[in-house]
Amino acid sequence: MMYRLARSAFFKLDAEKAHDLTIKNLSRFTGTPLDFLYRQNLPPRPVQIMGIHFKNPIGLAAGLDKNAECIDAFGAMGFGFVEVGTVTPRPQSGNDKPRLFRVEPGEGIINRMGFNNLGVDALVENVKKATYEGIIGINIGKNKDTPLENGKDDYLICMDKVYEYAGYITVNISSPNTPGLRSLQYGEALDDLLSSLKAKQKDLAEKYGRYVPLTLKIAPDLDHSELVQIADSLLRHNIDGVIGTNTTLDRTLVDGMPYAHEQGGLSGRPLQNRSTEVIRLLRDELKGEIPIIGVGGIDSVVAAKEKMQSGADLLQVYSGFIYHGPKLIKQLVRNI
Ligand code: FMN
Repeated sequence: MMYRLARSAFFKLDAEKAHDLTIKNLSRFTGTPLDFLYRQNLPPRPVQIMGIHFKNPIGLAAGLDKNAECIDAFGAMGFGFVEVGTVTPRPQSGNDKPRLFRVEPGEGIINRMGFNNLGVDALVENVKKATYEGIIGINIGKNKDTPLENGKDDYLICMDKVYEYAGYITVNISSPNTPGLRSLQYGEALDDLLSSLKAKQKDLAEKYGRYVPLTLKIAPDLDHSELVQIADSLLRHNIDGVIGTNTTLDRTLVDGMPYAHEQGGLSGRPLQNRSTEVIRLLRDELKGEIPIIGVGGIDSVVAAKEKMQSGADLLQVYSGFIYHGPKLIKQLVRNI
């Protein structure tokens, strides 16, 4: 009820203004008596994945808390894990505004934010301040002005800086909003990136005496043979987990709806079936050897169960949370 009221006010605002206002208020309210507005005590649903203990399998997907400003607030809502970022080595402002659109009739979102963030050093300072006792995933990417052929260096710089503070690290090569980024999902470019990251992970594990798992986040816009190749690379390089999926470029399911023509990645309900299909294909190829984090259009217990039955070990939510609020997290944790 409370979220419905807040939502009807927020949805009258420009989508990015509403987002910024929410992040600002959440970071102000946390730790004050006002956090009763969203605090939820949920039953434990422990899962052990990638050698990590999660208090429940429902996580916040990357991109909502890009600078790790509200980890404690999302923790208070009951998320079992919170993925912050995508963060890049240097701060960058992202694409020109407007760049975030609600496709309300389909409960979708189109964004072309372009990794707007305050840079990895600022993110690390915020993560250090968090008191959340759940798992913090840190999602890393490359700066737009780093040439693609040097993209690997950006991931290694970020990994070096976040390793000590991360529960797991996500390598994001699937945003459609950084030119050329998705080309890192293929062939030699992927193998080269993964082998460098694994070597770095080994060095850092020795340095800090702690193994931090690495996950790869992939796009939904890959055909069967491309997914088979990615699965093969994940297995060959012993990657600890895979996140499927990021947003889609496909507009078929929102044809004729408001903002459907806007460039960027589409998320939310229109993405639901495609991301589940990707999870199913990954499960068939990975045969349980690598955990799958399922994300894309989860807006109900039914949708969440479908992803788990298709092979997901953990789930993440972004757009469904925007449309349904903290109540969705409560329903998911209680019923899956
Ligand atoms: N995914 C990332 O890996 N990094 C990002 O920075 C990121 N930014 C996003 C910004 C917006 C506004 C949205 C809607 C999504 C973003 N995503 C990002 C993708 C989400 O993490 C998620 O993979 C995708 O939205 C599908 O889940 P959903 O249907 O529950 O939203």
